[in-house]
Amino acid sequence: MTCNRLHPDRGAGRPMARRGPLVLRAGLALAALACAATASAATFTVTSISALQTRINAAVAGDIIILQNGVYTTSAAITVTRQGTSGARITIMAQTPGGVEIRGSHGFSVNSPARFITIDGFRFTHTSGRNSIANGATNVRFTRNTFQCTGGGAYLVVAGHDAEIDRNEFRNKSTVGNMIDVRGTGSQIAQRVWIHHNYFHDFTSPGENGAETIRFGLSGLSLSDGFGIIEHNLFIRCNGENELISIKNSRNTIRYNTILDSPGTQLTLRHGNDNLVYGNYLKNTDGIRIFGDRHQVFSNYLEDNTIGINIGNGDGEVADGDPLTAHDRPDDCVISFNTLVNNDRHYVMSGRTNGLGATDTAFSNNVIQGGGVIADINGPNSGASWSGNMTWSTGGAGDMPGGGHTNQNPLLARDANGVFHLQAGSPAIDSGSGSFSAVTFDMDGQPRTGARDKGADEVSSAPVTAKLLSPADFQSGGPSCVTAANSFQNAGFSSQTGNFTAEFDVTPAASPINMYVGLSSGSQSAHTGFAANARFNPTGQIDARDGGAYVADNVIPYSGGVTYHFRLVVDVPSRSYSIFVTPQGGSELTVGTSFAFRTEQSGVTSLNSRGVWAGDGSATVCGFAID
Ligand SMILES: [Ca+2]
Ligand SMILES: [Ca+2]
Ligand SMILES: [Ca+2]
Ligand SMILES: [Ca+2]
Repeated sequence: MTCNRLHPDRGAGRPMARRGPLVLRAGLALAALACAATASAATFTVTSISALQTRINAAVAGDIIILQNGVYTTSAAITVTRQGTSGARITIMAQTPGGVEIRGSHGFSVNSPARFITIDGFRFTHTSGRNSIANGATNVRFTRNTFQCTGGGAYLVVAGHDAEIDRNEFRNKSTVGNMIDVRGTGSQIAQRVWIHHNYFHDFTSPGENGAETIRFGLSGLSLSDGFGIIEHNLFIRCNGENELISIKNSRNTIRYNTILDSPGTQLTLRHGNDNLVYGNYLKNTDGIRIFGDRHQVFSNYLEDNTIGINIGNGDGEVADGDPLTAHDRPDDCVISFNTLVNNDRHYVMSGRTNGLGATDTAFSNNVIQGGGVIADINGPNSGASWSGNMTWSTGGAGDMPGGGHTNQNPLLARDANGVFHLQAGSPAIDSGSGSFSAVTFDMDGQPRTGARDKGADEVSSAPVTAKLLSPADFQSGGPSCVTAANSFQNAGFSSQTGNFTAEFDVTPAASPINMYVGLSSGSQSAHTGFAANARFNPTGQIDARDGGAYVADNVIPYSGGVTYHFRLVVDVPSRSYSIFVTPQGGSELTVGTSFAFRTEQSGVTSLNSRGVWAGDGSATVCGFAID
């Protein structure tokens, strides 16, 4: 009885080569257990959910369990309770990122005492609320997955310590429940949770509370320390509710995130104390909103928001025994070295009947240009200090006292990425006042050494490690995506000689464009090489290749920014295919049935490659899978 030996580069990520499918037979599970007894790590490929579960149940540190590309349907949780080590994790992965779709009722439940587990490269379209890292499951990583679950509930719940959630795409949600819901146990939040380099987009409002894109804690956990980091994530059109990110615990860092085009939403410090919020970029939102004590909010870049920074008007004082659910009066918060440009109002305290306002807030060394009134304070603001702010071409100081600022052109100029930075000769350079020892980095991730520059930008020659993010920074839209450009982009799949189904999502950037996704035998660099094509045509409709022409059985117009799910049912021996498309939120439509392969491909005997081409405009193609 022998075990598959571990590929030598297992610790460095994806194996360079994989073994062929290993179909679990009766008795093989026992063989695996025998291997486990010798604690010899191995690489396994499985081809069913039941085989995956069996293999997971026997996993030992260092094992790599690969689920072959395809579409799988669950009817129960895929549970993980095994233990890897820091140097030999247990990795459960899709054959290729995005190549495995998990449908059905459940995803992964990683439960105590699991540790050092990696879940890599899956595409989750099953029922929401069914991916979780439970309390007691530690050092669990979800990486390079795509979450597009259905129905109400969270996409991912995290309650275990030392979780890492990175490089995933969370998209297309319209139901109550969070994209990520970080919890804990008792009154203790999950600690050292690290959420980074994820792409969150298109969360439309279900019309009720509880649809935060990230809810990090709960009021009952709020006085516990999280030591979490949320960084380098991109959020676009995340309008689930007014709280886009809601922090409800203490001592976390939220830095270098980009939040775009999410009007009416806020990055909210809702409960808890002592959080750091720095180097974030917010455009077309309701800005940063603050409750709780001793938060440091600095080096943030806030442009074109309705409100830049909103200092909360408390309705309770938790330190004096008011309930944890109160809007805790902000005390001793520091808002410094931010750049606020063209916000409708730059700095606001909203009104509240019998509101407690805020105490001892420092508003210092911010650069404020354009837009409306600088300060609009509608509640008690005792002990507030205002110093060193530089203002230019705003709608007036409002409630900021005259001594709190100087009216001076900061000489801002947009860089190639469209973000205002200081130009040489700016009076903001080296003119920051006060100590503000928490202010250690600027919005570019550059260290604040020497005399600090006012606003979010420190003029520095140090390496830039943070920036305003865009979808292009996320592997062309996500871990399983490719962006169509004016070229042919090919990717192989397992050779098909009989009947099979190809599925994928296309999101056109605009309408009309001219692009297609085609199937072929080998990589192609000419249109004539593709046998079966789904096209977004130049007149704004979806059609497909049928022999010598592009046609459609139905008129199917398309719109920019909408995702279309395609299903091609292919019969290689008869060189024909049927093609169906489901617009986002709609029902499946028939593009055509029994279309012939393109005339030039009428003799092809196998298909093994997917091509993406665009002539005009662009589109994102995601989640290509063969069934
Ligand atoms: Ca909320
Ligand atoms: Ca307070
Ligand atoms: Ca300086
Ligand atoms: Ca800088």
